[in-house]
Amino acid sequence: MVKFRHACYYRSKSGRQWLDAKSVCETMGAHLLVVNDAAENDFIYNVLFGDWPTFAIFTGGFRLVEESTYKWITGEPWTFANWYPIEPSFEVWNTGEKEQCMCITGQYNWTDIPCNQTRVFVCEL
Ligand SMILES: [Ca+2]
Repeated sequence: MVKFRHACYYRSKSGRQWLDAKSVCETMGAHLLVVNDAAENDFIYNVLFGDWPTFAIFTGGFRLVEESTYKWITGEPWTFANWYPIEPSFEVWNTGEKEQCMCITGQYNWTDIPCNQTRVFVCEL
């Protein structure tokens, strides 16, 4: 657990699919990471994953398949974004598989990926 401002952050040791990651956080009484502003985004990069420059994690950002905007699982407004220039792309470029879950990466800022991929994740409380 790492504290930043008024929240605590848990970095999972192993990867899960997005729905499983969501459940793990809820079991802890927490929720998947919600990034509200640049300071919190910097904290994720510089502190929580300062030791892992190529990290790629699931967050609480998702979209419904019929929608083209991302939202946070907590219902908080989407006040900040750090998407990679071609993201969110909504589907895998060469297969058309839907991408509905947001991923924060050390090398490519924010991207979206299929929710059934496996990623380390962060719970926020
Ligand atoms: Ca994408």
